[in-house]
Amino acid sequence: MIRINLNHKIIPGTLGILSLAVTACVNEKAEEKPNIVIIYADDLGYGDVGCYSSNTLITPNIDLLAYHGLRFTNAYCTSATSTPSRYSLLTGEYAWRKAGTGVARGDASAIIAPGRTTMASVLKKAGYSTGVVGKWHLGLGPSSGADWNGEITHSPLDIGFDYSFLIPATGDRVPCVYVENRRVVRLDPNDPVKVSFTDPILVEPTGKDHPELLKMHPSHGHDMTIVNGVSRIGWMSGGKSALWVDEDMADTITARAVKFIEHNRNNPFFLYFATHDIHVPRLPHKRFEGKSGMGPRGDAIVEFDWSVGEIMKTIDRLGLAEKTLIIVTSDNGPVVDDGYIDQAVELLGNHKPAGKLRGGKYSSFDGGTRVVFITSMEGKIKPGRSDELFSQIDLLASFAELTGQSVADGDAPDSRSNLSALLGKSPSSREWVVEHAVNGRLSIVKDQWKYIEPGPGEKLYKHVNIESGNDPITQLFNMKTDIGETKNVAVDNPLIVNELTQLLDKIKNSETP
Ligand code: NG6
Ligand code: CA
Repeated sequence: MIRINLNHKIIPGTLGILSLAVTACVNEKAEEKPNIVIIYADDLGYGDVGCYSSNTLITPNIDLLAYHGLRFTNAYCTSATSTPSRYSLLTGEYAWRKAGTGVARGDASAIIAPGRTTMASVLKKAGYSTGVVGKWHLGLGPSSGADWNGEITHSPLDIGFDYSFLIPATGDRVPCVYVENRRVVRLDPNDPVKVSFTDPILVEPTGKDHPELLKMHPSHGHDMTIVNGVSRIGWMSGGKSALWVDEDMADTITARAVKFIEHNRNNPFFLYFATHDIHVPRLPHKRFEGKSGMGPRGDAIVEFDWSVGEIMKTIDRLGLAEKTLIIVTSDNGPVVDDGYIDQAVELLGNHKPAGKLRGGKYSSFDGGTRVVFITSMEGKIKPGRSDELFSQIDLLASFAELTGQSVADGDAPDSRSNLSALLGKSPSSREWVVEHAVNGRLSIVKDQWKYIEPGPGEKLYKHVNIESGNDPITQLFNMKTDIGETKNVAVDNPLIVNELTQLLDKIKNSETP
């Protein structure tokens, strides 16, 4: 049985014909089993790529993908930071329903329990080879912690992925090693990895005590163990032969992603390619140095664009363009100074990382969660632009529909198929999206309205210079006439405020497994 979303926008009298048509179409699609590639950028802003009308940065590959595909203007990730967005993407459950899904430490244990239904397990059931390459940031290992020197259990391999090649947490958190399937890559057993986020391991110098050893200095935080001339969050020692080189990271993971595609060219595959770019520390490869004129942040965007190009080229070269759905999007919105002195602020010039949106990463304003979102499948997705409302939470159920899979009630509780909109075939079946800020505050977007829950908290996150969206009074914005959320119209529209408050309450209280 295919779960088809019947919650929204049913025109009376057409249901029978509509569902017949949808079923026929789904069966046909299920047979085709298109490959699926999600390229998930880190901290890429709505205004950071050329095709989202940035005239300040050149991103030819992403622009080409958008030219041949569908560029969404109204698509959202679920949260304004990484771990919760990724959790929601993979499980189809809003992270704010589950404790322990905030920005994860580098030694966090697995947040998604082994055996749980995920996007990967659904596609695996559909006969796909499933792989994840890049930033994980959803914890590894049992509650006692991952065994970095042995078999790493409670990993993507236990929730539906056949292959994984991971940056365990983030580029700025230890351990600074890659994990391939269940093992740290290139680890010398005589030099075991030790990791701590509570008690300093002072075998290696720290950024705090030895700033003279740094090639990039922290602006806030990030002053613990130094790896590759960059101090990180957390302490580590050992694993010398396994340590990554930041400048080679995009090359390393892109090569793994390409290899995964090549290896699976003859069977349906799902690749979740989560880049480190453009997260801090921004240390793109030398060949991208100076390419943007904006310092490492801009150069990291150029590097990200290169990675996207490599994936596109591989798919073309293997003749898979007509049967591969490619999605390019981001885990959350942009931040300029996120903790390292890398000239991002000084060299920004006229560039607007969030485009016309207010706020950015961490924020309740749309800059936090409205993201670049492009879908492409040659001959299957009509090129153009879509202003339809879309949420990453719906990708799981949409892929289930695309591949003829059912998702049991209670699994992926917040994911509803919005496949037709994803493929640009019909209007969105999603009437609202919920946004989740770093401090847990929720907002809701419906029709032209955006409502932000009132609550305490600073208005400006000073260390990152981002407006938080916090306000003790209710905020309501008309996104049609005021995309930059500049004029609070809550007082003039009490009925709308009332409707959206109630709707958000209902969503919050809806049953979960
Ligand atoms: C913050 C880090 C920031 C970044 C963020 C997570 C400090 C001072 N700041 O705590 O640099 O790592 O966490 O970013 O440590 S995310 O995109 O992975 O959510
Ligand atoms: Ca992020």
